[in-house]
Amino acid sequence: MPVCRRKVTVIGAGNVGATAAQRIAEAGVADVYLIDVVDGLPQGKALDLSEAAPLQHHDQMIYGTTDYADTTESDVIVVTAGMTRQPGQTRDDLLVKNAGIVRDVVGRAVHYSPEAILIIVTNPLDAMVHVAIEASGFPRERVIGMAGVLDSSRFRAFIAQDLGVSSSDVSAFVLGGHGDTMVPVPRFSTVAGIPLPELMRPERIEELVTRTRNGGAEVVALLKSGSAFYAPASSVLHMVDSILNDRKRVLACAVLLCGEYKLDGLVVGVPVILGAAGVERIIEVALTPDEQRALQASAGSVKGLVDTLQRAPV
Ligand code: TXD
Repeated sequence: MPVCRRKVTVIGAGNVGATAAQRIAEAGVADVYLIDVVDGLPQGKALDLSEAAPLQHHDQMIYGTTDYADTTESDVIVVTAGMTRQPGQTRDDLLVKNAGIVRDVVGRAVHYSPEAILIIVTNPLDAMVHVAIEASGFPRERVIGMAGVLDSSRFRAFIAQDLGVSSSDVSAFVLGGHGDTMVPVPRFSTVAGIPLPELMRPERIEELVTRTRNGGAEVVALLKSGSAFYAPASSVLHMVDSILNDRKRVLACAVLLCGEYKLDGLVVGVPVILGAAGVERIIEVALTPDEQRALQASAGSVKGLVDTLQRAPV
């Protein structure tokens, strides 16, 4: 039987991109093409990663390139390309700058891989998914933002550490935009099936929710320069693996909502079934009025960014 090697392109060979490439190859999920605007960077990192393959016991190929033609017929394209905020730059400056980068790289990549599934990582995440949908012309099922998997993993890690239990037994349910406005739903978060409120005081849950919301900033404050990349790269691997192996995992992902959760035309994090076709179903659950309000507020902040982009010169 002919063997068909799966191909993942990772755009942006920085911290998240290179670590995601490493995770994907070492998990034996796919061959990886690492691409960046800086010549030598993707080639050097790919070479270094390939030289580790014999020791890591995998036979995936890892290539580095600056030429999109090399990425032809990728199954999945992960977009991590972007800038981090520079001194004197506002969030809106960064928004417009990264929107330009995401529009450009997505346009180039989908030209060579019109059937691919896009996973967007670049911040501000939810707004960048809007940009990628527009730039690719892909249906919403094939343009998916990575944020909820990371936010849920952070929440799970904090719950597990606090209770002294294995993080494998903890599952967490997180909705909404990435960062400050995310909406963790503790009543749907469980430890081996036991709802979290049965095991933890409400005040303690609230403290862990706040820590999760500030999870990215906590890492940035410690690192001084740069932001988190190990957990973000693992989150990318989980999404890629669920898609390429058609695992149909239920993961929190940023997707364009068309009426679900009473939201229309906005990208927001919700639980979805992720399989070979991308987002195969959005799982909708009934929210309490408070939860719905928090989700609405989160969606409102995404709308603010999208409106800013529409006003910005292209
Ligand atoms: O949960 C999440 N979604 C996030 C998002 C978690 C962690 C990081 N998050 C965001 O991902 C972060 O705010 C950034 O917007 C991206 C990438 O973060 P990373 O830490 O990997 O940034 P780096 O190390 O600066 O890498 C960015 C790379 C760098 O090598 C640039 O040369 C490259 O992007 N870059 C480009 N590559 C290709 N094409 C273009 N135009 C380009 N511009 C920059």
